[in-house]
Amino acid sequence: MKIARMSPVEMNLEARFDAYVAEEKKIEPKDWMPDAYRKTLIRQISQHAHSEIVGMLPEGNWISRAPSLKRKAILLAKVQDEAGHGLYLYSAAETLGVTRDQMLQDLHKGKAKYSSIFNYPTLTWADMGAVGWLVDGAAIMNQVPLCKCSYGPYARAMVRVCKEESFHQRQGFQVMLNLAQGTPDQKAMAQDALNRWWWPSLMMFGPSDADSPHSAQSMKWNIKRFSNDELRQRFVDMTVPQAELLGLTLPDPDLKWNEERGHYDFGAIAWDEFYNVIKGNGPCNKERLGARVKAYDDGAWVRDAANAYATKEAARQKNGNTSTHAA
Ligand code: BYC
Repeated sequence: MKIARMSPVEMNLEARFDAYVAEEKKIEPKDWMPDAYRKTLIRQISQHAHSEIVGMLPEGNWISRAPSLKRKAILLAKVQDEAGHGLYLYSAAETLGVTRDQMLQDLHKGKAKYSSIFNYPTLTWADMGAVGWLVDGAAIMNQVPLCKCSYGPYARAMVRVCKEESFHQRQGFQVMLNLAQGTPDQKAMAQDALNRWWWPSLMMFGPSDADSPHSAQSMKWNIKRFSNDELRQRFVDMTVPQAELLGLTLPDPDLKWNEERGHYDFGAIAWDEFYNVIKGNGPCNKERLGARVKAYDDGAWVRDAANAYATKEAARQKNGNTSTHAA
């Protein structure tokens, strides 16, 4: 048992930590924290960062094929925002004592996960609408509560991320609305994208509560503020009227309003598919990871040049020469 291995001083620190967190106070990088809290945050924040960076790939695929200059500019800005989110999150994780290189190695070796959703292909332009509307919509539902997470740097990063995700979600909805109000072929394209992205979007919230090994402890530590199932239900309740407004049909024959619960009931999620995807066997896992590893390898000369410059600068500073120009 963990308690048996802790010294009285550590037990006292842990009790004080728990009480501090229970009062909704923020933990900052230099504060004492239990090892398991640090480890959980490194796992979650780094996987979140990886999701943002890998998440650039399915949409990046459509930048050159967007149907107008305006749509191209919007998509470019959105994909750039995701890169920014990844950078804030890697920085937040670094405050916990892990290096960016370690995190990237874990991703490249398949040791660290990234969101299941990004292992599905984006087949048509309507997928840009469905991804923005549903994937960013699910991301907001999951991430707004993280603005109140107990770890200060993560909570603060989430505030800006959520503002940007909310713009992303609206642009996706607008793409869907234009297609749904367009020609019969365009409407069919929007419906096809919705059919393919609906279930994977519900899986983004993670396994059901009974099968979620980390939830109970993460909620006790105020890292997660709502359970996976609670957030998934909120997402369904929010999205059903939006689909009605679009005039599209959610691909679930069991979806219906439950007066007693005050929520929509929905059909069974294909958990086999979810676990298969997070084990690395989804439709695009190999392609996504391959693209990230290649980008890292191709960028080696940039890192080498930056490191060589930093070493030279440090030597110059040491020798009292503050000029930044090459000798
Ligand atoms: N995909 O005990 P659980 C975005 C893993 S949005 C892959 O419930 P936890 C974006 C989980 O990691 C997407 N793996 O875990 C949006 C754990 O495995 P490990 C990213 C998943 O951590 C638009 C195991 O299953 N968002 O980036 O308490 C455009 C057991 O699960 C998934 C975040 O990362 C999944 N869907 O809860 C661009 C939000 N679900 O680690 C980008 C922050 C579960 O033991 N993260 N697993 O090997 C969270 O809120 C939580 O980590 C989760 C999972 C709700 C995702």
